[in-house]
Order: sequence, then structure tokens, then C-alpha cells
Amino acid sequence: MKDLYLILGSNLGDRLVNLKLAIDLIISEIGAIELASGLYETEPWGNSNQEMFLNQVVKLRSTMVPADLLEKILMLEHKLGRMRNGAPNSARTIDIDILFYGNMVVKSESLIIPHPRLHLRKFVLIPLNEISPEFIHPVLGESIGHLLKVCPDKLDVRIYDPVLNSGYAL
Ligand code: PH2
Ligand code: MG
Ligand code: MG
Repeated sequence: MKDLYLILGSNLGDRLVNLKLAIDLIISEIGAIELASGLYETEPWGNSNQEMFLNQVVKLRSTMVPADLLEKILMLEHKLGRMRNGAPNSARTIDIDILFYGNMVVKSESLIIPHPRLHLRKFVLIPLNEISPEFIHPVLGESIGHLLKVCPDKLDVRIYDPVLNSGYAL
């Protein structure tokens, strides 16, 4: 049994519904969620010419081997309407990425764990720091809290308030 960290992201369609459906599928197909960060509205990293994302990090325990986990995640993304048009960093209904799988280091053609760019991205580090600031990155040997402190990313990451975004006046 290993601690598994996933990041969910959506910037196409009803982002909130997409994340909620993804959480339901993760619980039924992968395992119980132990910790979940709040939702964050985040500026697109890598391709600024697209809509803002909603991102969330979740922690669960799993016995699934990484290759099976990846296969399962791709199936869940497909179920949630993810189209892959070949362009990297293009808008998507749902993206589910594996950040960490315990202290395991995986480098295959289809999968790299820990996620190779997570330490460069505040949209990952801020929600991750909310739930596991002390977790040590198994390759970089630094805590999430430290990686966030030294992260050069300047893109906006703010907590998402579904009430403020519901369209109802308070
Ligand atoms: N995912 C990417 C590329 N850029 N930017 C934000 N803010 N959130 C994401 O989830 C994201 C991104 C590639 O998967
Ligand atoms: Mg991604
Ligand atoms: Mg992905």
C-alpha cells in the first residue's frame, strides 16, 4: 500500500462538474480519498492562450502497480470526455496526473513518477502544500513547503469560491 498523489485539472466545459465527476470515478475505480485540497482557479501554465483551470490535489492509498494505475486514469479521462488532439497543453475537460507514488521513482516511455515538472508549477505546489507540506520529493530530496518557497513560477493561483462563482448575488 502506497500513498498516491494525483492532480486533477479542467479548463473546458463545466469545470466544477468535471472535477466532481472525476473524484467520484477515482473513489469507485481507484480507492478511497484520504485527503483532498481545496479547489484552486489557476492561470494556464505553458500555453497562456486558453481558459483558466480549476485544479485540485488528492491523496489516496493504493496497491495498484503504476502501469495499471496509468491505464485506469486514461480510461477515466476518456469516460469524462477527454479528447486528445495531439497538441500538448491544449484545453481539456479533465486531466488527471500522477504526482507521487510513495517514494517510488518510475521512468518508462509512457510514465514518469514523480511528475517531472511538478516543482516548477505553483498550480501543483500550492494545493499539494495545503495537504502535505512535509512530504519529501523522492528525487529532489526537499519538502513540498521548501519547493513552493523557491518555486520561480509567477502565474496566479487562487482559492476557488463556488459561491462567488455561482452567479447568485449574496
Ligand atoms: N495542465 C497542463 C498545462 N498547464 N496549467 C494549469 N494552470 N493547470 C493545469 O492543470 C495545467 C496547466 C498540462 O497538463
Ligand atoms: Mg497535466
Ligand atoms: Mg495528463
